[in-house]
Amino acid sequence: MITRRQALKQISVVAAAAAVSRLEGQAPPPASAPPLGPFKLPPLPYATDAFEPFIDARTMELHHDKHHAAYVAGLNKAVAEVPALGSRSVEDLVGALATLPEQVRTAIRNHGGGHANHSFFWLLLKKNEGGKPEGSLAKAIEKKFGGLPGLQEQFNKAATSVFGSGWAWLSVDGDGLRIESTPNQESPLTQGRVPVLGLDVWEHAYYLKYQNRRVEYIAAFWNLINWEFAAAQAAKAGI
Ligand code: MN3
Repeated sequence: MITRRQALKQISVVAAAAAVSRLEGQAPPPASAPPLGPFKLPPLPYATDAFEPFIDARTMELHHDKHHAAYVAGLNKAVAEVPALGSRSVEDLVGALATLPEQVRTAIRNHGGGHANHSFFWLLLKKNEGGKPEGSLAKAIEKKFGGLPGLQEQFNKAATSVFGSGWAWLSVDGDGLRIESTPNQESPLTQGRVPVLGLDVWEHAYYLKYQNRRVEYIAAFWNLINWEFAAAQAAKAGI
């Protein structure tokens, strides 16, 4: 129960804050504004049309501004229930899912995974003009898959085989490189693996341009891999 006196005090605090906002020339935030949280949508590090014709500008715009933004909002909503989690990185949270309070675990798997996966994906993409992996990542690919075509064949198969929404990955752990797929927004980080390549095969990632032709979208992906970024990821896991 709040007393009338407390209520009046609360009202006067709100009124004073609104008055300050007016004095500073800013509108007070609308009551319906979503709560701001510790996690932010990172800006795309390139223009939305940077990957035409492989990924169209409208898809990039919606994918980042709407879909990724929704995962960030969902993650902030979840950590509002357990504020101590807000000081940790999203990768840390997704990597430690099993240790998180059960009340937020599913939300962090979905929304934290969505935020981590998309943040990774934007950094992975770059028009590579036919570029190929180099250095120790190239050697590891050679050893495990017999070369880039072998990697592509297995990765494409994994990406094509995702039933419904999910991701295909090249990831690395103590046993070296592996191809895997995850459903929904699950991340290799949850299994203790470091993502090196990741492809979003949710329909929202390709449907405007490719409709049901996921195979064409997967083929286009190989033109958009920033191999330096991938190599830096692999190096984190000792490759
Ligand atoms: Mn997506």
